[in-house]
Amino acid sequence: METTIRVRRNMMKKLLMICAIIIGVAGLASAAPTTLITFDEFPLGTVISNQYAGLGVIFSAATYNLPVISMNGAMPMQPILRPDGGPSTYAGDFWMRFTTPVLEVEFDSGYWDGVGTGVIDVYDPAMTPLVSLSNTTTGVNVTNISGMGPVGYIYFNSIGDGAGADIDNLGFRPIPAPGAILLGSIGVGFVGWLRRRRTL
Ligand SMILES: [Ca+2]
Repeated sequence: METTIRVRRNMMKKLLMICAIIIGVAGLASAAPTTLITFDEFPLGTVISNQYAGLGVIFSAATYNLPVISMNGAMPMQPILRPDGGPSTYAGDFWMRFTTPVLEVEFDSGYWDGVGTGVIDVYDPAMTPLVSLSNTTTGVNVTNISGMGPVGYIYFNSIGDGAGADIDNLGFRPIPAPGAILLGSIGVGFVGWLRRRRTL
């Protein structure tokens, strides 16, 4: 009787250990840290192109110039990133390209004078259009893009708004790197190997 209880207790311990290892491995493979860019990283007036490439995003010009780090007193957390060369200071457009496709993107934009005046086009890594969004509020609008698979490009356009709009607090979650997936598989394989050896 006592032996049976001891065996059961050992089995429970092993099961708990396996669960802990699997949870740890899954965490490694999926919970890549979310990157946040606040545009306080470079001095005011910096023309932005590939300065954030190391963090996973490259900016490029569309109709006008490359975007610029700038102040905008109407935005709560200036400095911001504003389009440049358009019809007015904050009105213009630019591209964002994620060097590693992202599963989630969020950013603030504003200050919008009208609703639905912005153009926020989202593309997959092969430039296939996923969705075309706009600002749903006046003032500061928060755009969250998720649940539509890997995102590779975003086109931002504030030309249609009264005084234009810029972006701030760009956060994104890249697809886990092959390294993390490999680590995860090694972990799962290791648990299997331990189980076959009856170590676990
Ligand atoms: Ca900022």
